[in-house]
Amino acid sequence: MKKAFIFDLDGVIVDTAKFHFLAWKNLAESLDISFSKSQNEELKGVSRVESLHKILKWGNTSISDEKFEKLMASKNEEYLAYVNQMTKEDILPGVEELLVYLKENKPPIALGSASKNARRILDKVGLAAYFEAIVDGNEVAKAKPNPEVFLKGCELLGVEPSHAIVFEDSVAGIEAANAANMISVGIGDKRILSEADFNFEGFTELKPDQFEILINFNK
Ligand code: B16
Ligand code: MG
Repeated sequence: MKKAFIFDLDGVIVDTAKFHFLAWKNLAESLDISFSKSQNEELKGVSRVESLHKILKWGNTSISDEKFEKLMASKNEEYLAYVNQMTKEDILPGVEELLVYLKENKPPIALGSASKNARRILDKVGLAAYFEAIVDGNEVAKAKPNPEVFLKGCELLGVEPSHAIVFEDSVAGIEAANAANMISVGIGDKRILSEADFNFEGFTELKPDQFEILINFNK
């Protein structure tokens, strides 16, 4: 029975949420909208377009389509300035060790991220070569909690969805994995990711014996 692993990017492999926060905060302030860290939490796993819609809604503000496009572009430009400074140091603890272990044990690995910048980020931190398939925000029409991003990953790897083990830090991502009958693993706060089949604070907690439990788990 062939199993596969699908990793989300932001919050699972790297912490880019802090860069999204800085760039969204600047954008919100330019529109006189306040933007807090807890609001930033609500944007985790949410696409760029949807994030801007949410911020405008929180600020009770409406803007022209043209301005919307301009703001999205300038937000991304600022975000990429942070991304361009990323190095291996930005990989979250335990991630590369797990990728090395998986490569040695041969289950295929895919990326399933809402980000349109996913490939660039993987290149910056030197992890791209671990992934047999990369599905990101450029390839999907429907955002998480729709499972499209993970289903495409399964298709590319040639595995049944119920044989895919998905690592996710967002509620929308866990919902997406569960909706497709995949094995969902929440990385982060267990109280927030309570719908996941398994929960870990981070990858340093995931020891080889738990890993075997994940591989042998059937939904
Ligand atoms: P971009 P993930 C998501 O990444 C982020 O969590 C979310 O905050 C961001 O808005 C989204 O990517 C789109 O990112 O602006 O780079 O296309 O968690 O799905 O890896
Ligand atoms: Mg994420």
